[in-house]
Amino acid sequence: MKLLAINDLSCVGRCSLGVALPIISAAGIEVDVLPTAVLSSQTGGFTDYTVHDMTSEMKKITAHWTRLGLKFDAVYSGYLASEKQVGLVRKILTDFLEPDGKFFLDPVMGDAGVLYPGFSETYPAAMKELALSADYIFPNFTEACLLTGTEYGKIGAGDYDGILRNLQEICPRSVVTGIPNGGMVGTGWIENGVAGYVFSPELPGFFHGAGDVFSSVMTASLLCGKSFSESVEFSAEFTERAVKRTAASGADTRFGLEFEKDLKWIVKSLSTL
Ligand code: PXL
Repeated sequence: MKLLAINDLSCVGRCSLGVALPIISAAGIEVDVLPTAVLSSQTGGFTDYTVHDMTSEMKKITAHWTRLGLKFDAVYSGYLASEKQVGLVRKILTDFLEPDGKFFLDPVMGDAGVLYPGFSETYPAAMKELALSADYIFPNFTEACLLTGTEYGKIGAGDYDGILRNLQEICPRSVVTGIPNGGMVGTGWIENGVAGYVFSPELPGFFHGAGDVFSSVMTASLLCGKSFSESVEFSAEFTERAVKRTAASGADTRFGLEFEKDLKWIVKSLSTL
């Protein structure tokens, strides 16, 4: 099983490729990478980080892969540096994904009701177009609102099913993380019109990279043959455990989740080795 992870390389602040590589590899899956940008750190909570857009290099890298005749069983895409790269991912799916291969999309765009720095107002529409070709999408609550045209902050506890149903119009299997619900935080999923949720107590603070950990575990779990709902439950539990450990350690949460000690749990639960 060979997966292509298209995501940025944030040199510090465990997220993106820095999270996808160890987690998906621990499940026994070969992970090849296409970096969309190289940053000195992830962007949340930092101000003077550096960003190197990899668009022109991505074109050269994929041209080499064409000469090599490479194909992938799965593509998992996350943080893209620009709308232009959305078009590049589309072309990569056409050129490199096996006909029965799966496309997992984390439509990384924003959090806490706002777009991440550097993304224009037209970016969500481009991401929605890409989501239409995905087999699975893993937006956080902000991204789910952006994809469905829902006003963030105006949505109440009883309306979450509505968002999931609207997401299902875009992608048949959708999971929404970080659903706020009065002191609890939830993960909701929908498949074949059936919605489900898991909730856990919300911990104070903002846990950067938690969505990337969740999406990486989801991708690994689904590729290892676990069902959709089993995968959501496992990924939510894995992420919650890492969030709790990070909170308990008192670490600066801009540097991401302490997930490393749980990798053996992935090996035990998912790897077929
Ligand atoms: O965790 C999502 C993410 C990925 N990549 C970069 C980010 C963020 C969130 O802030 O800044 C570069």
